[in-house]
Amino acid sequence: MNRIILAYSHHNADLARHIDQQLSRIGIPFEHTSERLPGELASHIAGSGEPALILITDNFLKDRACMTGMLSAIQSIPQQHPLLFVVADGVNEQGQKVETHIDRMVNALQYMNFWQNAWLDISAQYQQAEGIEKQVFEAELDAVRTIANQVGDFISLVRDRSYVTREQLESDDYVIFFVRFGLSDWHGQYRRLVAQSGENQQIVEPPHLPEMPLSSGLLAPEPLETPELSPVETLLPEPEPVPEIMQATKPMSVEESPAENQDAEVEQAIRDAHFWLDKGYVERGLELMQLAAEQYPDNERLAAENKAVRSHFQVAEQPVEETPAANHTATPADNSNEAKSYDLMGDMAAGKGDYLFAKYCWDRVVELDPDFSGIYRKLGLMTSEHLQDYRETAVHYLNKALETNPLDAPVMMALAQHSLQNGAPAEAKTWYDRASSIDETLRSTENDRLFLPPQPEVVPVTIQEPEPVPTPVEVATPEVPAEEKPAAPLVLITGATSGIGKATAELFARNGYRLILTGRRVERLVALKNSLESEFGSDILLLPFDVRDSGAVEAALTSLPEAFQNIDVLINNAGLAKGFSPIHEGSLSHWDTMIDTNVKGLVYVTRIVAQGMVQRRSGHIINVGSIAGKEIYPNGNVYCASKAAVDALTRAMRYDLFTYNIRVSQVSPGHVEETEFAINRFDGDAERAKIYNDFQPLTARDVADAIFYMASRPPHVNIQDVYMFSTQQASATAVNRNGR
Ligand code: NDP
Ligand code: 8X3
Repeated sequence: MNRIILAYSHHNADLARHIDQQLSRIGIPFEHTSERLPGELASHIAGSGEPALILITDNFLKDRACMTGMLSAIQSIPQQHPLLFVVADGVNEQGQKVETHIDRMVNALQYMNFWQNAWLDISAQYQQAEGIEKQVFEAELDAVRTIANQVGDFISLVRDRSYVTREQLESDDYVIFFVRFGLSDWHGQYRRLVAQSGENQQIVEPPHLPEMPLSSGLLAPEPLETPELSPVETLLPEPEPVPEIMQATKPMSVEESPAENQDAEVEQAIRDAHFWLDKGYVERGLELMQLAAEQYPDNERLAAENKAVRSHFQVAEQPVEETPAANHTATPADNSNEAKSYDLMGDMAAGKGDYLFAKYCWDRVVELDPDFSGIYRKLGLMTSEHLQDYRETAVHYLNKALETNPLDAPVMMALAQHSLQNGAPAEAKTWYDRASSIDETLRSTENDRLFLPPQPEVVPVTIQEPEPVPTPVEVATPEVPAEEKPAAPLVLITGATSGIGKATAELFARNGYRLILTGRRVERLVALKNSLESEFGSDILLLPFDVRDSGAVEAALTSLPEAFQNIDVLINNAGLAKGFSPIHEGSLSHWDTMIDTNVKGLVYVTRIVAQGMVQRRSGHIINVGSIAGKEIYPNGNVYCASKAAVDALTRAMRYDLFTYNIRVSQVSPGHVEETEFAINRFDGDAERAKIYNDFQPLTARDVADAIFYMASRPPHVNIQDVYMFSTQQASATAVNRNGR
């Protein structure tokens, strides 16, 4: 390694210098790049073949010079290439801090809006301009539209690749940095130097990086006072040759012909549109497709694709106009269309359980059109039911809804609930009386018990606690005085965004465990965290990563906050099947996905978590295997092999770990519903995925019960394997499909 590129927006030069000063103590040569010309930064990162640390800040995400070409640049860099995104606060023109967040969908939307607004501004200027100036604006419009379309994807990409916040980086003495760049051996040396020079030492001299020779490997640090420290050169690893795969990295397409450029842009636009369509954001996907069609009205591929998706979603085709700017100057009438889009996006988000994002979308509807029909009602009922942290806002929405329809009984019932929660039972009774006088079906014994105050002679008013939900297994918690109670056990579940993983998260949360929840779909993780926190008061850390990316796994698991470092139970659940073909017809990409996720992902995670367990001489690893790991079935080939590997690994890990007092178990279920397993296996083909209609399979909760059973046995008991089917299944191929 000759140097590490330190890339940032020029607004964040101070922060870049600070990082440099910290790390150049051991002679790491950084090459600062904050080019101001659009696209230079991106092509430098992609073209240099050097490792790169990229500072993602609010400034970066709003800077045209930084964002131009950045998505394709990062996409062109192989996964294995050492790349670290550090998310840090930005600064505004007054030098004040501007927080940067990228962990939720809403955050990406904020930047999409920023770039869309920039596009609208330029578009207004374009309309006023004439002659050569008009051409300049036209080029700008193009560039900004591309960024507006790509910024969401770029943020997703940063989330998918390994990223850390500045705080995480610093709180752990930059260990993630050293790990990510293959310099782990250097961390101890670095710490010693920091201790030597004093943590809080002000470094007055700015580093003089531009003069650093780039071919001599890492440089020696400033002369050290400590005689016992060896000179740095002798300790540094040999400079690593640039791997071939990196040398082969395609440079930016500066020499592509205009036709190739157009093709590339069209392909990108189609990919962008499908990204949103696949995620269920149909309006946005169609909008992107339409914009591209307007940009390239003669492109047949685009026209056909636009037509196909519109007919698929049964949306009428829109006329394509040649001038990109003409269609897109914001007018008050656009507000109502935009409000409709946000309303639809909110519906879809709520349908998927992403309530925070639904709230965000519907709040935008209110901003755009406060008279939008039914919007306050939707906001009020959804927020009341799903977002406990927004109770006051919910009451505001509900009251606004009553202004439009003063006889809305469900809204009154929601207000009755809020009154109860706010300790106002008399007010709750009034709302309940009013609601049930409008809709008498609301009057029930259950509601009477809840909302009607007890008789005068009965004991003082008590608000009925909800019935404790029976748990399948009782956890034996020793009686200890409250203040001495040890922290609840901590469970890490991979693949907690759906199916078995999600059901397992719910069961452990219900039983008071603390949780680290992982998976790639961040919005799902956030929604699950919110609901478990509000229902059970759970203590939850979200840790989104792709188990196939060993760098991301390592970065995530080695940067856990202190309170979440001692994992008691690891549940290796993330996994999937892809395809159902005989061996000679299988798809290489399906096979890679299964092996990378089910086998390699499992060992990447286990390796790191097991290290902590070994140190503490305690822990429990539970692998989610399958019937497919015990017996094969036609067309199951690679999935069966991957689960057979899980079965073998479970037994092998048991041998490796039992002397360290670590338990290793497995659950091996047959068919399980309430999961996305079948729909994923058949690549979204809902018809083929109907494999549970004619018999009763296990449910995700049944498997969660088994996992919980294993985890809650006394410490001297290790359940090796729970091999389980529904009653109507006797083996992989013997299923009684005579109806449920
Ligand atoms: P789901 O598809 O509902 O859940 C799979 C989970 O794995 C999701 O949370 C998904 O999260 C996560 N996941 C998939 N790929 C990755 C990845 N690359 N990185 C991180 N997380 C990933 O299916 P199930 O609940 O059925 O599957 C859970 C486990 O149960 C799997 O190991 C499966 O093989 C096994 N199993 C399933 C059976 C069934 O019939 N359903 C029967 C026997 C075993 P996200 O997409 O958000 O990343
Ligand atoms: C999932 C069960 O039978 O589809 O592991 O392989 S099966």
